Parts: sequence; structure tokens; C-alpha cells
Amino acid sequence: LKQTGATIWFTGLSGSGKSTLAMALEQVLIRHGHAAYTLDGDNVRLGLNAGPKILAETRGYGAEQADRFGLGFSAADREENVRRIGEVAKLFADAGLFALTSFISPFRKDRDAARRAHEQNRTGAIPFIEVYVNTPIETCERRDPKGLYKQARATVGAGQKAEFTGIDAPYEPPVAPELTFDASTQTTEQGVELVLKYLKDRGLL
Ligand code: GGZ
Repeated sequence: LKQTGATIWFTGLSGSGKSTLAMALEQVLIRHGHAAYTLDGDNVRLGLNAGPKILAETRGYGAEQADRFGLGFSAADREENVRRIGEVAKLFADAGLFALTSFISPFRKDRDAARRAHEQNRTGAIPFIEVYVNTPIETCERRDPKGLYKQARATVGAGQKAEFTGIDAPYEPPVAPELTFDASTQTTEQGVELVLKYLKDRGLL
């Protein structure tokens, strides 16, 4: 590999376009001969950070074990989700890849901890690039590809807790992200260009 690794950390609401952007960027990086891999809910929340139900169904875990190791969407479970993702991304980047992560990662302190882990990496600092996918919730909710906002509204409307980010669970925007992208006013191609330019300017490409 001729490249040095880096983590590109996408954060934003459900339906904001994080994964679309990360996947498009991954494709372009690979096409140009750079090793890149995207971590997202589809490969992490079904495996390393599987929920209790998945662990029970696919690993035969008993209820108590499944609850102990499985990760859901409570604040504590999101914290642990993000901690593990930060560590895995750091390993990928340390191996020389571009690690792209696409998770809501709603808490500032947890994203900052992932950044610190990269900066304080034992064998030398690893670049950590935070991309705030700042698409307005109105757009995310209008798109609602999986019907999750609708479901959350209905749950909250019925007087129950949904713990859904942006509805009845918090999202803390980054204070000083390296980059900001808004899928309601920018195309995926523009987002890809934005990140590529940043990587070039920093000498990472
Ligand atoms: C937010 C939820 C929830 C709740 C399930 N709140 O649009 P999606 O479907 O594909 O992305 C969302 C994904 C969020 O998982 P993350 O691992 O990114 O979250 S976090 O970083 O906060 O740990 C959404 C779906 O899972 N989903 N329940 N309650 N999003």
C-alpha cells in the first residue's frame, strides 16, 4: 500500500444520507487504487454489535447472555456501539486503509473519545476526519426509506417511548467537524468531491 490510513467518520440523523455518501466515496477511492472499507449498521449491527434478538437467533444465546452482549438503542448501548466502531476503524486505518464509518453516533463525547483514541494511537497518531451530515430532519423524515420515523411518531403519539434519534432521543451536532455536508442542497457527487479535496489538501491522497 502506498497510502497511509485514515478514518473518515460520518455522523448525522437516520436518513441523512451518511451511508449513500460513504459508499459513493468508497467506490471512488477503490477505483483510484486506494484500499477503503465502510463500516455501517448493515455489517456492524448485525455482527460485532448485534442486538439481543440477533444473538439469540443466530448464535443460540440464552436470554440473559443475549441481553448482556447485545446492543440496542439505549444511550448506554449507543455509547458502546460507537466505542467499538471507533476501535475497529482505528485498527483498519492503522492497517493502512481508509476506514469510513456511517453511524448516527449521536453523542459528542463518544465521537470525541473515538477521535482521541486515533490521536493517541500507540504507534503514532492516525488522522480522524469528522464529516457532519447536516441534512435537516424534515428532509430525513420526508424520505423515511424504512418507515422508521413514521413508526417512531406513532409510538410517541401513543404515549410510549421510541428512543428514536431526533424524535425522542438526542442528537448532539459536532462543534468543529472537519467537513459538513447537507444532502438536501448538495448532491452525492459534490459530497464525494468535498471529501476528496480535503484528503488531497491534507496530503492523504
Ligand atoms: C435511531 C434507529 C433506531 C433508533 C433502529 N434510533 O436509517 P437507518 O435505520 O438505516 O439507520 C438507523 C440505524 C442507527 O444505528 P446506528 O448504529 O447508526 O446508531 S447509533 O450510532 O446511535 O448507535 C436506523 C436504525 O438503525 N434504528 N432503531 N431508536 N435509529
